[in-house]
Amino acid sequence: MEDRYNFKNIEDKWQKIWRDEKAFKTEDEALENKEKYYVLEMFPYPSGKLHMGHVRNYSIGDVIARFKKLEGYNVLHPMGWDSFGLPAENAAIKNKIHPAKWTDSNIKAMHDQLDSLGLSYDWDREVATSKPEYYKWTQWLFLQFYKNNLAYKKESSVNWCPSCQTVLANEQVVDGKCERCHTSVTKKKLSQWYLKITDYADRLLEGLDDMKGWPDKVKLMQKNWIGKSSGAEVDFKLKNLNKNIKVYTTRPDTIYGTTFMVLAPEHPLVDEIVKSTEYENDVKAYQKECTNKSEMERTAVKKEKSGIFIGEYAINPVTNSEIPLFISDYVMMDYGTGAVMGVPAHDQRDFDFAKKFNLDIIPVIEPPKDSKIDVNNLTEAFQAEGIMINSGDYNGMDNSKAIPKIISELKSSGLAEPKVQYKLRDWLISRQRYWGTPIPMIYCDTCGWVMEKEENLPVLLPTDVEFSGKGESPITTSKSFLECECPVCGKKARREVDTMDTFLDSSWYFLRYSDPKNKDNPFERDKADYWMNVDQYIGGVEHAILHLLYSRFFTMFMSDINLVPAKEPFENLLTQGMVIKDGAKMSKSLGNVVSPEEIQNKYGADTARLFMLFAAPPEKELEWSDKGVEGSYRFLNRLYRLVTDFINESADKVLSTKEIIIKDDKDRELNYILNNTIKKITNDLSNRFNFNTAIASIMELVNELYKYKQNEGINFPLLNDAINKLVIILNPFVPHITEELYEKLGHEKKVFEINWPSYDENALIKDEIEIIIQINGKLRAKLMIPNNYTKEMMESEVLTSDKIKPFIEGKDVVKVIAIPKKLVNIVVK
Ligand code: ANZ
Ligand code: ZN
Ligand code: ZN
Repeated sequence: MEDRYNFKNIEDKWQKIWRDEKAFKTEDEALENKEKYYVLEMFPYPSGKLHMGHVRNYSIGDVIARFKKLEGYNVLHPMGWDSFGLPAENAAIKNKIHPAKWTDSNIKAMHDQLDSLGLSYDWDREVATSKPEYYKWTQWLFLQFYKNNLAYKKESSVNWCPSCQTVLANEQVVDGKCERCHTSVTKKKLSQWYLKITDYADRLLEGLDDMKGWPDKVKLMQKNWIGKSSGAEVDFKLKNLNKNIKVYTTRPDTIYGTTFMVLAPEHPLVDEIVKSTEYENDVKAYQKECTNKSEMERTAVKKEKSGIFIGEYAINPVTNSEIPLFISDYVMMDYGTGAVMGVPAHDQRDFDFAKKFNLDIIPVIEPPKDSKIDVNNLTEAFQAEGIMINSGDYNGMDNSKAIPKIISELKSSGLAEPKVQYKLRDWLISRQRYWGTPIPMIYCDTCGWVMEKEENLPVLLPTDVEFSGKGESPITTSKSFLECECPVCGKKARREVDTMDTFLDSSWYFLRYSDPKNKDNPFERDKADYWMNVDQYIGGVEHAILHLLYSRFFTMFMSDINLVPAKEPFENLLTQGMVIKDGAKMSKSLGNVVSPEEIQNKYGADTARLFMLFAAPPEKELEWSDKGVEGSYRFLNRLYRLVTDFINESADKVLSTKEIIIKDDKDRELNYILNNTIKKITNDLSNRFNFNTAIASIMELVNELYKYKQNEGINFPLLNDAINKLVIILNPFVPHITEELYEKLGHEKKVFEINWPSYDENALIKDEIEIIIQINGKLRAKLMIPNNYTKEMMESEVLTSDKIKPFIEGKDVVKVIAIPKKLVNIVVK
C-alpha cells in the first residue's frame, strides 16, 4: 500500500489534537513545580492577514517553545493582539463598520491562520488590548503614574499629522513625515498628557550595561536615543538689555573661540529683545517660517543654514568681546537652554553658519603638527582633540584637561554650572483618536484635572459616536461620554476625550499573560514573580527603541511601586531579520509579496516553517526563494518515505531499543552521527538559535540513514533508535509531520508529551589509533583504540582484549605501563 505524505490531512489532524487536548496549556507553578521558561513573540496588530514576517517571527518562537517543553521546562508561550490603533478607525470611516467589529473579525481570522501554522500557543491566555478587561488595567496603570507624579498635562507645540488628524510622538515622525501615511508633519499648539520617562533616563541608560542577552546594536540605539551628554550651562550678559542668556555647551574648552550666539527662534527672550525695533517684523516672519518644520529638518547637519541677526550683542565672559546675537532653526528650544555659543572653528554647524553670515572664525584648538589642516584658514570645523591656543592662561594645555578647569573658573565667578543633558523627552501619550484606551481623567471647573475613581474603571469607550473622518476625534461626538460628575466635588464635569498612544497598551502585555483573567488586579504578584522575566523575546528590530524602551520604563516603574519583582522585562532579545524578495522587503507597492496561505496551500505549514528556519540564521535577512521552498518540501517527503519504508521493512523485527549492540564499523559510524547530531542540535537550540545549521545537520543524518539502509545486515534496533530520535529532534521545526511519524512508529505517547533525547558521549569518540602491545618488552599485538583514551582506559581495554588474553592467562600481572597513543607494556611473571 502506498503511503504518501499528505500534509493537508496530517496538519488538520494534529492541529485538532493539540487543540482538543490543550497540548500547550501552561500551568502556574502552584500546580507544577518545574523550572519555568517564558518565550514570547511580539504580538501583532490584527490587520486581518498574516504576512511572511509574522510567519518567520512566530516560527522562530515556536521552535524555542517546543524545544524547551521537550527539555522539561514549564513553558509559557502566549499570543495576543495589539488591537487598538488607527487602521480600525479608518476602516470604520470607509466601510461604515464599528472598529470593535472590524477588529474582532480580524482577530478571529488571524487566530485561525496562526493555528494553521501549528504554533504551540496557550490560547487560554490570549489577550487583546482593546478589550475592556484589558484596558481597564492600562487605565489603572496610568492612574498609578499620575499618583506618583509621573503623568502631567502640558500645553506645547506638537507634531501634527494633518491627514491622520492626530498628534505624533517624535519617534513617529520619520524624515519630517508621518510614519503611517507619509504626509508632511506640521506643528500645532495643544494641551497634551505626558509620561515623565525622563525621570528614568539614567536608570534606562545604566540598565543597558547589565543586559547581556540583548544585541549590542539594540542597546546602542537605545543609548543614542537617551542621548546623555555632559557639559555646562554658561551665562552670557547682554550688551543692552539687562539680562543674561544661558547656553548649554559640551565644549567649554572652546569658549575663547565663541564669536556669536544663536537662540532658538522660539526662545522666550527673542520677543523682548526685538520689541519695537527695526528687527521686529523680519524676526516674526522668520519665526513663522520655522513653526512648520520638523526637528529632523531643522537639525540636519548638511542643510544650508538660515537665520537672522536680532539687533543685540552678548558679552563673551572670558574675552569680554561683543558677539552678535542670531536666531536660527538649527537650535532647538527643547534641548539644553535653547541657546548655543557659536564656535565656528570647532563645530560644523556653527562653521556653516559663520560662513553664511560672514562671522569671525577664531581657532582655539590646534590640530596635530603633522596634519595638513591650516588652522588659520579652515575649510571645515576642526572637531577633534588637540592643544589649546588663543585661550589666555589655558594655552598649551590638552583641551580635554581644560574642560573641568574652565568650568570651575567660571563657576567661581557664578557664571557656569556643570550640567548633564539628555536627548530623551517626556513621552507624549495623548492621541486625538477614538480607537484607543480612554485616558481616565476628568476636568472640573472647580477642582481642575482629577482622576476617575479606580472603582469606576474601566472608562468605557462610548458607542454613540460618528465616524465622519473629519475634524476632531469621533469621541467628541458622544454626549454620554463627555458629560460626567466630578469624582471630588460631585459637580458637572467633563471627561478627557484624548485616548492613549497604543504604545502604552503594549508596554505591559507581557505581564498580563502571567495572569490574563484576573478581574481584581492587573496580575497577581505571585504569578509575575514566577514567570518574569521573559526568558526569550523575539521581534523585529524596528521596535528597538520605542516599544522596548517604553516596556523597560513601565517595568521599572512597576517594580518601584512593588507590582513586579523584575526591573527589566526581557532577559534575552532576538531581533529577527526581514523577509525580502528580489532584494527588497516584501511589500504590496513593490508587488513582491508571497502570502503565507499560498505556500501553505501548496506545500503545507511544515514546509513553510522549515524553509523559513533553514534559509538563514534568525537575525539575518531572509531572501525568499521558490526553489528553497520546493527543496524543503522534497526533504519532508524524503523523511516521510524513510520512516514509512522503515516501518514496513521492520515489521517482523524485534526492535527493543534497550539493547543496542554495535556490531561493526558501519554501526559505529551511524551511532556516531546520530549522537553527534543530537549534541549539535541541543547546542544550537540552547545557546545560539542557529536553526539553519541545526537543520542542515539533521538533513545530513537523513542522508546517512538512507546510506545505512543500503548495507547488508542492517542492525534494526540501532536503525530504529536513530529513526525515533530523528523524528523527535525535528519536531520543534516541523511539528505536524513528526507527530504523525512518531505515531506510525507505534508510540502511544505524543511527541509533545515526551522528553528530548540525550546523547551518548561514548558514541562520540570516533577517532581510533593503533597502539602496540608488548609483553615483557616483546611486541605481541597491535590494537585499535579511541585516540583520547587515558592511561587507565588503555590499561583496562588491553587487559580485557581477546588478542591479549592468551598471553597473560594463568600468569601474574606485575606491572602495566601505558603511554597514551603509543603502547602498553605488560610485565608478567
Ligand atoms: C559650543 C560648542 C563648541 C559645541 C564645539 C559643540 C562643539 P550634544 O553632545 O548633542 O549634547 N547645542 C546645545 N544646545 C543646543 C540646542 N538647543 N540646539 C542645537 N544645538 C545645541 O550637543 C551639545 C552641543 O550642541 C553643545 O555644545 C552646543 O554646541 C549644541 F566645538 O557648544 B556646543
Ligand atoms: Zn499621518
Ligand atoms: Zn470638582
